[in-house]
Amino acid sequence: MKLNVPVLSQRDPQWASQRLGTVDGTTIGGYGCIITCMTMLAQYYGHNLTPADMDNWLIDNQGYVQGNLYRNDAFGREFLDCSFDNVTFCTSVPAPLSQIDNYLAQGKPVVIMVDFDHDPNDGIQTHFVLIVGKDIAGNYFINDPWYGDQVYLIARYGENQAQIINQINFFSGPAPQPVQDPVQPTPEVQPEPAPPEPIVQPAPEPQVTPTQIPVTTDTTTTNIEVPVTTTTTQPIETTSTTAGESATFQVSTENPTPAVKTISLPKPISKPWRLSDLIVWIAMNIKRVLIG
Ligand SMILES: [Ca+2]
Repeated sequence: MKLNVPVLSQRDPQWASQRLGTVDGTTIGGYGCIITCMTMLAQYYGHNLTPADMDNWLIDNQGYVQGNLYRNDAFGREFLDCSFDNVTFCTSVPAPLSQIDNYLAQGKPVVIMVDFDHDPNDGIQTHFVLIVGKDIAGNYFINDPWYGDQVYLIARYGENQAQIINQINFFSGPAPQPVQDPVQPTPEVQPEPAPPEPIVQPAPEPQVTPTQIPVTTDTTTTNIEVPVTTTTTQPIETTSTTAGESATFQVSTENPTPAVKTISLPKPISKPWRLSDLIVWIAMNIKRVLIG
């Protein structure tokens, strides 16, 4: 999330050489970091002015203390739709980042003070920058009036944000809704192309083996229901329970009486017959003798 706050440089030649406040030897370019932050904030809230304009107004309206130190309450007096809310000093305690986040969520940039050389061993070289947003990892974006650019706070002033923020100045105004940074817009998420529809292979048709349907006509049949005038040789397989051999009976229906004209039996009979088989054999031979 990044608020759409204009970036200004205190060292812009349009105003850099203007004396800051009423103190000779100081200029906007050299010491005007906070009024440049306040000008960026005023522009964000819809007021059209430059740091030079703000400096002039502050001079004329008791906006400075000691000649060139910005009075926070001047902001609400200069811009009637804006206000100074409060200041938090956190040089020796962790900065309340949640308060900063709360303001950013309301679309309100926050002025902070850092150590310009971010070296704690030589004291604090007071420098003001404007927090204008925060990434999803919690890293703040700042507009830095000294460089006139927009960078990560930790990229320039140290790694621990709660530690490097020494003071927070909270202001309010008719905040626009938070918008994405137009310079580095979040890439639009291209919808993933829909995966191709799986090619559904049609289920193979089961191989239907055509049923071998016997052709049945009046003249061709496998049973004995045939016209009696047709001569049919119908092999009849019967199994000898003893020998496991078969006998083929040549049955002719040409002359149904007698039904059996010829009988051929397997020969030679190499295996002993059972009594029942012998009886059958004898009976059939007697029948053949009688008929034949
Ligand atoms: Ca320092």
